[in-house]
Amino acid sequence: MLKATLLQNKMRTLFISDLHLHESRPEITRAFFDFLHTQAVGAEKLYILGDFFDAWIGDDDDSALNTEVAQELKKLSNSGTDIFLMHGNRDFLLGENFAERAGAKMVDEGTIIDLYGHPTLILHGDQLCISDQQYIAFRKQVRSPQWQQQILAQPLAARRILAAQLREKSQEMNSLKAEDILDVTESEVVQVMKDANVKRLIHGHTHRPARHPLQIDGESAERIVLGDWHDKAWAIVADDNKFELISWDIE
Ligand SMILES: [Mn+2]
Repeated sequence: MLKATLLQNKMRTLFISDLHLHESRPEITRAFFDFLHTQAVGAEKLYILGDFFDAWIGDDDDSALNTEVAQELKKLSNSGTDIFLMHGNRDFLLGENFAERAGAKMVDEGTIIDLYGHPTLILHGDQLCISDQQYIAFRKQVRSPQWQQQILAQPLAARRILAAQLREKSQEMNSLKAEDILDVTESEVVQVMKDANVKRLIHGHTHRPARHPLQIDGESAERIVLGDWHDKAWAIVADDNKFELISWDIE
């Protein structure tokens, strides 16, 4: 059960990622709604850093899950929390239409936010895993507007079949286990942080939640990795004097 820790301060920002919401895992959806109702309500901002949905075949997919998730986010948005959605490698087809229904804004990968005075780079994280050239090529293809338009032009039923085929094609790509997901390439992390001129990076994707202190040009920096939601849920809670990576059990 979720502990009501440190969460009474209104000026706080939350980060989550890799919920992999799917009809087959209703307990995760319940845990997410519980999180919205207890932790997120009253927060200044909520960032969802990708792979929020396990799959996304277009904003016109009006499944019960998608509709309910949009409604719950919209309630939070209406209560005064700004919600930001970032693409992951599963839900890269999430679009403005869904965001609008959810009362959320899409936020680009690689955005630098001012987190209570700390410039913070936010990413999904797959772009840091550069040792798999095949994946990098796949990513380039599926992120191209032309490819996406071609896919979205197909009828919903055809896209459902395509999604199922994509999942079958690679068992590994379908796995949520950390050992089946590549970890980041450290040199790429340093390069990306240098390019952005930040000392703090938050990402998900690897399903390896941790805080990694590092040195960049002789200065202390930190990479914080959000966890995926399965037995446990993970979030970052930040305010003007705290920054914590927290987790709790999903029942
Ligand atoms: Mn991912």
